Amino acid sequence: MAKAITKPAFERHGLKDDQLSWMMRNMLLQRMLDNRGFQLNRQGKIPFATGSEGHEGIHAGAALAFERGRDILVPYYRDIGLCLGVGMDPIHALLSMFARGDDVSGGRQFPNHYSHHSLGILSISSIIAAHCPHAVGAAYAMKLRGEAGRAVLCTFGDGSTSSGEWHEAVNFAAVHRLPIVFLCENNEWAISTPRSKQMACERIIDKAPGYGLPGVRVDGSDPIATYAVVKEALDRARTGGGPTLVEAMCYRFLSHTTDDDDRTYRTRDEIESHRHQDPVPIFEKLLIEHAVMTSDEISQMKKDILALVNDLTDRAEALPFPAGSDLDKHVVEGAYEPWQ
Ligand SMILES: Cc1ncc(C[n+]2csc(CCOP(=O)(O)OP(=O)(O)O)c2C)c(N)n1
Ligand SMILES: [Mg+2]
Repeated sequence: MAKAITKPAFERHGLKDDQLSWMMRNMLLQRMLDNRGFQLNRQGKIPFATGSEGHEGIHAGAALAFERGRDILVPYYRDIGLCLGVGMDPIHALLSMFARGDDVSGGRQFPNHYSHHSLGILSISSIIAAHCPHAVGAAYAMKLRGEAGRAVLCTFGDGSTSSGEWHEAVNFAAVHRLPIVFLCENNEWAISTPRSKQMACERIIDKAPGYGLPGVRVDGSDPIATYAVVKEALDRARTGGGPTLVEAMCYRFLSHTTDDDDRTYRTRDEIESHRHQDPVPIFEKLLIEHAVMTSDEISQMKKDILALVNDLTDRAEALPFPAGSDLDKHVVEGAYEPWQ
């Protein structure tokens, strides 16, 4: 008779094995697509890509806390895993990178700037923190309409929290107790500016009490802990408890974007010294140790994802660029002629 597998206890915050495997897949897919963006850029096939290596734990955890069909996500350019996690088809990541006409924006948005109205993903603004007032506007609309049980999840980086629009957005949301969660992905850098040159306080959550809202810090390399903290904050927002500032700690392992050379401002040793907090191998090890997945299953998952990403890359690359006549698609409604 087959011996029952004993699963050592660990804090899973109510998540079942299939949800944990789902998180693993999301993190691996994110990393694979992320690296594909850098590869395609270096091959001269796409003009630009952002990297989110190191952010995978935050994205997988927050995505699982998001309620599809009800909540609204207002992401920033680092959020490929979060967008995939709330339901975006991975082909859209490649259509965006290749700027093909079939992209959701018609190939007109900045690469890695996803949006998907039917999934509740608002269009990304490249202007740092400019999306925070947009997110607050969506949360204000929910409140005005009396839509209980819904919330907005708004993400941004550590550097964004010293921008004026961030402060105005957080203040307004706190005053009106809006259903919104502000999720800061603190990767310790804002391009070449380290946290110490960005703000005089130690932690992003130190800014929360000044606005009268709770602040919670979480280890963003742990998707389960991130899930628990973001879910609690979203539940509070959905039930009239007002906004929360969540600070998820992580590290940006790649350059800011393919246009950035991080060798000019940080050492290779610094990056290596953070490898111990790389969320992907940590989570793989955890799932294997606790018999949620076997190492063979994870290896197979990686092979399947690589095959999928290769196939999607070829498919997206083969598609045409947008037509010149599409220039004002998604910009103005109807048959608008700018010269009329
Ligand atoms: C208003 C504005 N100023 C400057 C920039 C250029 N810029 C793009 S990303 C970035 C850094 C943002 O850092 P952070 O908020 O920590 O996010 P991260 O990229 O680290 O995830 C800056 C300064 C911009 N896009 N918008
Ligand atoms: Mg940052």
